Amino acid sequence: MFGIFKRNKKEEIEEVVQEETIVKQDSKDLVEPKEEVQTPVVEEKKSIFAKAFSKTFENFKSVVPKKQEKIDFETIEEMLIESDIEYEIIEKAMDGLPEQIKRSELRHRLVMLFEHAPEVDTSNIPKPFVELVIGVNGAGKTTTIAKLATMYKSNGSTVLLGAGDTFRAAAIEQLSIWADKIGVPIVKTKQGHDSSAVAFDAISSAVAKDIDHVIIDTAGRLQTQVNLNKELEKIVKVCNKAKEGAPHQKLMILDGTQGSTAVAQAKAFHDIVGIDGIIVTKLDGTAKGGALFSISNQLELPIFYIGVGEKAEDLISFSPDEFVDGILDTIYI
Ligand SMILES: Nc1nc2c(ncn2[C@@H]2O[C@H](COP(=O)(O)OP(=O)(O)OP(=O)(O)O)[C@@H](O)[C@H]2O)c(=O)[nH]1
Ligand SMILES: [Mg+2]
Repeated sequence: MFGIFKRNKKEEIEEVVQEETIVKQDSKDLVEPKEEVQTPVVEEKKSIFAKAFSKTFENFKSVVPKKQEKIDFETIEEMLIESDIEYEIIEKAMDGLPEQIKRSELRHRLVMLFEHAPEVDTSNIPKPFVELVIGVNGAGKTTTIAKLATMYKSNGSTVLLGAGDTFRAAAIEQLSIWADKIGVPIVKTKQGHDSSAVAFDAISSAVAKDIDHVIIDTAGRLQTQVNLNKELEKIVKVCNKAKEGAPHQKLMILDGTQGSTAVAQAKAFHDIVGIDGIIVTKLDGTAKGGALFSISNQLELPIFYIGVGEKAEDLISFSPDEFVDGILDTIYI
């Protein structure tokens, strides 16, 4: 049935493996150590977070210019509306709050908006851990793959990339340049070839080489493009043939500047292939960070990371607590 992958594989699929030492590592090492919570690293992370959302937080400040102990209901409501949160979510969050709202009361309600997202089980990570990256054109898929690969590599894990966007030659080239820069192997093919075959070969190669992470790029597509979405379904099925359970995570990349359009797109993709988590990009340039509330609340999906720039290091873990505290620090004493 999958004879297609055996046919002329040598000719069609080119695998480029940069020389690197493969560091074997237990999956448990991928989980951030708990002790870190008390170390200065977190302090640093907090300020990165505040910096990443500086435009959004400035927006909040413009509504509440002077920090206060209690803030009246209408002011908070206006602040949330200004930051691009859907009105029905604001209504839900603020239902029953008093006329003068304390920090702790508002904090609880805002953090709650993220809480229905399913817990991610990090205790038993398969090897290779296969991630399929999905999204509309230009959302930041390929750049985010480079960021994830950089992060995994700096954690001591091995990574292999699959150039599954076979639609444009430039897309294959773009990912190859990143792979070269980061120093990770890439499995790629020629433009126009079957992207499922690339996914299959990338996973098979990672299994053979005992690699920790496989990240597969896909072509940008609209949720309305039936044929392209059939292709996506096929890639998902083929990943599972290469390694049972793969892809372990289907990651939806959303452009953070798109607001509610991004939510609608993600909903449609979720219906087609089932999304496991979201990465929101381009939050560095926007004051619309409040859209994260809508994204998480409406999709009932976790936001894993946020993209805050074009460089390989510009990816940070998303924490609802830190995000909400950042907001509250700007308006409460
Ligand atoms: N400022 C900023 N720019 C970003 C971020 N992520 C991606 N970009 C830029 O957005 C543009 C598109 O990024 P790509 O990674 O090529 O997007 P893509 O989804 O792979 O695009 P297609 O393959 O064409 O569908 C590039 O210019 C990136 O540098 C981000 O977090 N912040
Ligand atoms: Mg791309």
